[in-house]
Amino acid sequence: MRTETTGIKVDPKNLLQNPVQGSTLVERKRVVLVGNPNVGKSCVFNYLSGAYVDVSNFPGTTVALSSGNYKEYEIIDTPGIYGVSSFNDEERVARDVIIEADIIINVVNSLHLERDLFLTKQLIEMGKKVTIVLNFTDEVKRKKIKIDAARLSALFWC
Ligand SMILES: Nc1nc2c(ncn2[C@@H]2O[C@H](COP(=O)(O)OP(=O)(O)OP(=O)(O)O)[C@@H](O)[C@H]2O)c(=O)[nH]1
Ligand SMILES: [Mg+2]
Repeated sequence: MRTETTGIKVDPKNLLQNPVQGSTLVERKRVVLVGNPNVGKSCVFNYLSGAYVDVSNFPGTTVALSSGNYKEYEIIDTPGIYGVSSFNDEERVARDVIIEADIIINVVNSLHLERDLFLTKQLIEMGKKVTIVLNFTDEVKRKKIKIDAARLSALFWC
């Protein structure tokens, strides 16, 4: 896993350094990892949640969901999807989990931005707080591709 977010090289753990402060009783936030198949969601999930992980089928389906903890956050790993259009069980499950999420970490393969950002757009349109993790930056460097993360950020959030 090699990650980079909007312009700044980061460790995914740094994405979750500043919990949202509410009252003195800080609510447990649900962070959901979402992305296309094979983009490295489970690598990020394992890195954040470590050894103590629950795996269960989403009720009424054979779709497996993993959940774990990182600090005061609950982290959920979802199956790879290309969209949230309820095209199949994976998309339906992911959509249900996304709706209940406080924060979405959208992992994308930096070599396939055109494909992967279709889902990103859908996630933003769902009104969710989305952080994009640009993964596969080792491959990007190897191919001498330059990604303008600041421009990408501006295109999505301005
Ligand atoms: N080169 C490279 N390989 C990576 C990187 N991140 C993950 N991988 C590899 O990509 C493959 C898929 O990683 P996973 O974490 O299983 O991906 P996923 O998104 O959870 O896959 P699905 O759950 O099947 O959608 C594995 O072989 C990882 O080792 C990266 O940054 N660079
Ligand atoms: Mg996975």
